[in-house]
Amino acid sequence: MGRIRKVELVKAVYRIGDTFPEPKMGDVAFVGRSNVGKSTLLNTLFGRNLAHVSKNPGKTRSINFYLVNSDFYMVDLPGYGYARVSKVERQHWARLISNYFELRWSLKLVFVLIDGRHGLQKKDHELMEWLSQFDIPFVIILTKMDKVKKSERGKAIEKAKKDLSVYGDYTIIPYSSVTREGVEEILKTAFTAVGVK
Ligand SMILES: Nc1nc2c(ncn2[C@@H]2O[C@H](COP(=O)(O)OP(=O)(O)O)[C@@H](O)[C@H]2O)c(=O)[nH]1
Ligand SMILES: [Mg+2]
Repeated sequence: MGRIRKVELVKAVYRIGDTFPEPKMGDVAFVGRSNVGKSTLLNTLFGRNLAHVSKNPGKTRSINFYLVNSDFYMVDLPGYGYARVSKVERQHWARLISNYFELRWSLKLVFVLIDGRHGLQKKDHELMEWLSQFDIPFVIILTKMDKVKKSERGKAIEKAKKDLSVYGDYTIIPYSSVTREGVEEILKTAFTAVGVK
């Protein structure tokens, strides 16, 4: 099983035209609404506090490339759909990410994070509708599952699957940074996607 032994932030891309780092074995990227728990997830996977966990969401405006074991990148895409963001900023977000999706041929897989407590919200539907246009494999991570009652778990997962079915048939990984459920499966999925044992 893949293990993260070493990780470093090698590049932050703020604008179209900035160069991406050399491809290595590939990228797996992470995207989701701000506050969904993306930074916490990355820090959990890394076993280090490298990704910024912010009190005021929407602070990460760059595409951050974390080089894992000198082999491949885990890529933190800027948070989507935070409040108090202008139309211009939203357009910048969409252009920056589509530019990355279209040009980064070494991108193997995108993890889409959805809050397991709330299921797919309007913003997640917008995101999925937009993402599903790109010819990229997606895996869904349902975050904060520690906040979902045991008795509601099955229903929450089924509901997400049903809501997602209009976009595609995706693998869903229930996850919690508190209980660490899902960590192994996410790592395995990531390492497999880039072809690292
Ligand atoms: N209960 C619980 N809270 C979480 C979990 N993951 C993140 N959080 C909390 O959710 C908030 C947003 O997390 P953050 O990682 O900054 O979200 P981001 O905006 O998507 O990067 C923080 O207060 C975290 O402590 C989780 O698995 N369970
Ligand atoms: Mg964050």
